[in-house]
Amino acid sequence: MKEIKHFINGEFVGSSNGKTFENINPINGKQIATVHEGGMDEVNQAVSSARAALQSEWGSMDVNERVNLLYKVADGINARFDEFLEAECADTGKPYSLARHIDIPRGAANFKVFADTIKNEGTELFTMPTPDGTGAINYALRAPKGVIAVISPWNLPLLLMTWKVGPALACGNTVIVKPSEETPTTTALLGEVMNDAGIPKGVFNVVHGFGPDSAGAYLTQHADVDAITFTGETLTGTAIMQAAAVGVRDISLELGGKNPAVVFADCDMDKAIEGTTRSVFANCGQVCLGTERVFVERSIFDEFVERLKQSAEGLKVGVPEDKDSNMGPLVSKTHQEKVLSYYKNAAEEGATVVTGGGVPDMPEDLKGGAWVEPTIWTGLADDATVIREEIFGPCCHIRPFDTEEEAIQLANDTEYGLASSVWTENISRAHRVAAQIDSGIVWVNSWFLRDLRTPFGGMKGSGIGREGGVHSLEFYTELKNVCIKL
Ligand code: NAD
Ligand code: 6OD
Repeated sequence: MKEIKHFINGEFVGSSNGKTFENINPINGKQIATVHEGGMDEVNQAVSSARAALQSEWGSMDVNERVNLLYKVADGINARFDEFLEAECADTGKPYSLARHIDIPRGAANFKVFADTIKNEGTELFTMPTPDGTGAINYALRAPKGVIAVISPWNLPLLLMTWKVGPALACGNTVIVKPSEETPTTTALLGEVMNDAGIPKGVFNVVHGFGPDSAGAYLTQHADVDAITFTGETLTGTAIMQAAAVGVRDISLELGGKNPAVVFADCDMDKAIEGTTRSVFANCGQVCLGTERVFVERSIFDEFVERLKQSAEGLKVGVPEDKDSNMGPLVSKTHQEKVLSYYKNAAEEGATVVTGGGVPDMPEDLKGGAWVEPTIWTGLADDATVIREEIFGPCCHIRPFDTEEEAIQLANDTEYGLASSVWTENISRAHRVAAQIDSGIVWVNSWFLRDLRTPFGGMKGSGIGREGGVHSLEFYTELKNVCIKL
C-alpha cells in the first residue's frame, strides 16, 4: 500500500505517534494509500522549520532569484503533469478531461502568475509639502508576513492549495500546508517538485491530518504562525477566525456559497443552457462557485427547465479515465450521505423532481463509490432547506421570476455572497444587474472564466478578504511606509 508522509524541512517523515488514516478512492470505496496523521510534534517541527527558513538563504534571496525558483516549480508540475493528473483524479474521482484542463494547469499557473505579479508590481509614492518648504517623500516597502498556515479543501485540491502557496512564496513567506484529509496526494507530490526545483529546505512544509483535535487545529492555534489562509466551509472558517484572534493574526477566508444564476428572457438560450449545465454539474457540483439556485424569467421558464433537464440527462456519469464521462462521484461516502439527505429533504418539502434525485445504477465494481444523480427541482418555497443551505452536490432548484427587481432580490436572498451568473444579451441590463448583486464575482454570459489578476473572494458568509493579483500581495506582505523629510 502506498504511504503518504509529511514533508517537513525538505524531507518526507512519518508521524512520531504512529497514527495513520486511509485515503479512499471515491469511485469504488477502495483504499489507495495510507496517510500519516500529524500531531502536535509534526506541527511544531514544521512551524520551527518554516521560521528558521525565513532566516536562511530564502530570507535574503532577491526577488529575481525567487521568481526564477517559482518558475521552476511551475515547470516541475508541468513536467510531471500525468502523475499529478492521475493522483488528483484518484483522490477525487473527477474526470481526467476536467482535471487536465483546469486543476493541473492552474496548479502550475498559480506559481507563474504570482511570480510575475511580485516582479512587476511597484509600491506607492507620495510627495508632500512641509511648513519649512523642503518637503518630504513617502514610499512603501513590502516585507513578507512570515510563517503562513495554508488550510485547504478537497474539491480542487492542487488548484486551491497552490492558489495560496504561489503568492505566499512569491512574497517571500514560508508555508505549512494542511491539505484536506480526503485529498492528500498532490500536495505531497508538490514536496518532491519543490526539492527538485531547489526551493530551500523549510520554505514549503506539509502536515497531513484532520481539523479539530488534529493537525488543522494545532496549526491554526500555533502561536508562531503569523497568518492563516483558509478555503473551506463557513463553519470551519468561524473556528479558524476564533483561533486567529489569539495573537491578533491576519486571516484570509474563502468560504461557502449558495450561488444564483439569473436567466433573462433576452438571453442566448443555447449559451445559458451550456453555461448553467457546467455551473451546476461540473466537478459533480463540488465547486464553491457553482450554481445551486437558478432564477428564470417566466416567459422562458418551461423551455429552460425542459432544456436543462435534457442537458443533465445527457451527462455521462463515469470513471475518470472514461473519455466520454463528464461527471465523477462525490468525494466520499460521507459527502454522498449528506447530499442524498438533501435530495430526500427536497422531496419531503414538496419539490417537483424534474430529473435525478437518487443514486445512478453503476456496474458491480463501482457500487462502493460515492455516486449520485444530477438532480433538478422546481416548485419549492423560497425558505425550503435546499434553497437556503449549501449542498455542494450536482443539483439545483429552478424558480420563475417576473421582473428585474424581483430577480435581484431573489439572487440576494441568501446569507452567502460568493459568485453569480447573469444571462442576458442586453448590455445595459447586464451592467445594471451585476452592480446590484451582492457577490464577490458576477459572471455575465459565462461561468468560471478566471483572470488571476482580478480580486477573488466572497461577501457576507462567503468570506473575508480578496486574493488574486495585487490583492494577494496585500494579504501576503506587510506594507511599511517610509517618510523621508528632505
Ligand atoms: P472543510 O471546512 O470541511 O475543510 C477544509 C479544511 O479545513 C480541511 O483541510 C480540514 O481538515 C480543515 N479543518 C476542518 N476543521 C478545522 C479546524 N477546526 N481547524 C483547522 N482546520 C480545520 O471544507 P471542505 O469540506 O474540505 O470543502 C468544501 C467547502 O469548502 C464548501 O463549503 C465550499 O463552498 C468551500 N469552498 C470555498 C471556496 C472559496 O473559494 N470560497 C473554494 C472551495 C471550497
Ligand atoms: O479560481 C480560483 O482562483 C479559485 N479560488 C476557485 C475556487 C473554486 C472553488 O471551488
